[in-house]
Amino acid sequence: MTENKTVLAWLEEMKAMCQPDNVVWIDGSEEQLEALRAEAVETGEMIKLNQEKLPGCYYHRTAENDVARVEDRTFICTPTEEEAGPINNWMAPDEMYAKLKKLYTGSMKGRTMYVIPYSMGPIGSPFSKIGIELSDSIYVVLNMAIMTRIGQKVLDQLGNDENAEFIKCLHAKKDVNPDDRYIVQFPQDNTIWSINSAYGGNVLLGKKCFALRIASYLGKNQGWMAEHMLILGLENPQGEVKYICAAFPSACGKTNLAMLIPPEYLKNKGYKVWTVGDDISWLNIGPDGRLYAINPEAGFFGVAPGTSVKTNFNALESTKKNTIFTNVALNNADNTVWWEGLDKNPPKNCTNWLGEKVDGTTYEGNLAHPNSRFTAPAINCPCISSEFENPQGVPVEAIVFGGRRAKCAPLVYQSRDWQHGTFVGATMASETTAAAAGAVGVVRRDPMAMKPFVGYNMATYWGHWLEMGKKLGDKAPKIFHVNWFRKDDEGHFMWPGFGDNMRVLLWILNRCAGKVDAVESEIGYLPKPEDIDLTGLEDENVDIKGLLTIDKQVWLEDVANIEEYFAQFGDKLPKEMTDELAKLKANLSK
Ligand code: OXD
Ligand code: MN
Repeated sequence: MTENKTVLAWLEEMKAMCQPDNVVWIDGSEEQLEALRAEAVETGEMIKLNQEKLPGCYYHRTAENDVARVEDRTFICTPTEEEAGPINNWMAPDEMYAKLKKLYTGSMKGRTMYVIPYSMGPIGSPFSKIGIELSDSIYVVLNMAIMTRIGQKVLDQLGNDENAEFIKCLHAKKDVNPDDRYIVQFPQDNTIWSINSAYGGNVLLGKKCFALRIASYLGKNQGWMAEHMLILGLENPQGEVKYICAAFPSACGKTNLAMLIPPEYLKNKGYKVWTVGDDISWLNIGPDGRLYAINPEAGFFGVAPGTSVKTNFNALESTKKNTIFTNVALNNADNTVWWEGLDKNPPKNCTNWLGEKVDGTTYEGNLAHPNSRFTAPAINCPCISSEFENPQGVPVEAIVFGGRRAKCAPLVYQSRDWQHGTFVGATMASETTAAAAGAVGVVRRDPMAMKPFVGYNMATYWGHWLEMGKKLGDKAPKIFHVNWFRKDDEGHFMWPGFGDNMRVLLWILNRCAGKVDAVESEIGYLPKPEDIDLTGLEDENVDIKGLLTIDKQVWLEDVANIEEYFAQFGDKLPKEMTDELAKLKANLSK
């Protein structure tokens, strides 16, 4: 399918190491994919779901020990440890290659190696990048076919230039042994090696491994940014659409925000939200000097539990056809799927995510794994943006950072400028919830929501943000911070969240357009309470003033925590970050 000598030489080398019985090139044709689906059903790797209710949908279960990304087994193998930085796992590249080569040797004996050429971003976009994943899993092929653009057209785009850039990705399921599971990025070699897992984030190498870890490294060297951000377009009653990128740590409602449904009052006025992306943004400076975002992905790899008609109608609709479900529960009565939070009717005749037949109405444990997923084509989404395939991307008006903070952050504030905004992103944090393992309410710092995804030293990455700000100058998007999770003294959430978050987005866009004033505070610009439109809110008693207050004592405690956090980066920490921290501390101590 290609005569590119670099591709072919690499393939030969990987074949010689993994020793598959067969090699199959994925051409991207529906015919070939359909044959693979049939094969996966025949071997039991996938189950075909009710084709009347869920046309084109399949079900897959992973091993019990292989249900999530494994951050402790994820490595950034830059030539020096300092380049990977203090919050990434690191091993010298030679040492890691040697260790992994032993594991890969003969790992595909008796199996087929699939060669999956894929593009992150629309094929032919100046901002897109190409990868080739070698994998011994049909599940990976079929998921990659949803999550990325695959096949012959990608190889045609790559062409025969031996120096053309592509990311070399190798995945072997091997025996799914967690003790020998490795997810390894070699940024200087454009290489990703993943072994002993068959779970999404560890094996769909275009996603976190390439589109964030490797891409963030490429972005630093090439003058662009790869960010863990959704992209949404907000259309006003005049039909103008403005775009916002937003980064949140997990369990903060990112997918819900990306597919937000405006509250009735705003819907009736003519406001709409369009989804460009739900997870990753690639940001480049366009010909007019503004920042443009593309979504490098073609599908959603969303968490199923908690997704319902009420919480995220658009995500649910996206899963109604051509979707692969992983580790949810099966309703054996009609061969459909179920998960906690879908509705209040767990199936009586149920197979849980472990493959056990149970009575779902009385079963005590989780029927679906809490991290069970749907892999759905983005084009299924009822609110997918008309710009989704735009090779130039969409111009970004605002960047929004967010976290789950019970007491610290106000509902929304604006940074003073790009440098301060970079600091706001760098000091992002979230408090752990009862849903996650470990203590509840512990502050976890997750800069730009990139903690598990930055492909080099986090402090150098902040330096790259500052550089980008200098290049963008006064064309830079404005940077904001939101907190949907503020609690009152009784521990109740103070803000309704979900669709009503649109009210905050409107204030953000009004600020970008210079339509509203703000109040200068110790931490940045706060809205005047009357500038957040609360008309038609179900709860008329929302304490908007309370949501916008700053408790200096709580903030000073956070400053102490940030000082400690920053200390680990030593002299790699950009001086601008230290200056911003000092300014914040001084403002709060006045
Ligand atoms: C994801 C994540 O799966 O951020 O998107 O963990
Ligand atoms: Mn994510």
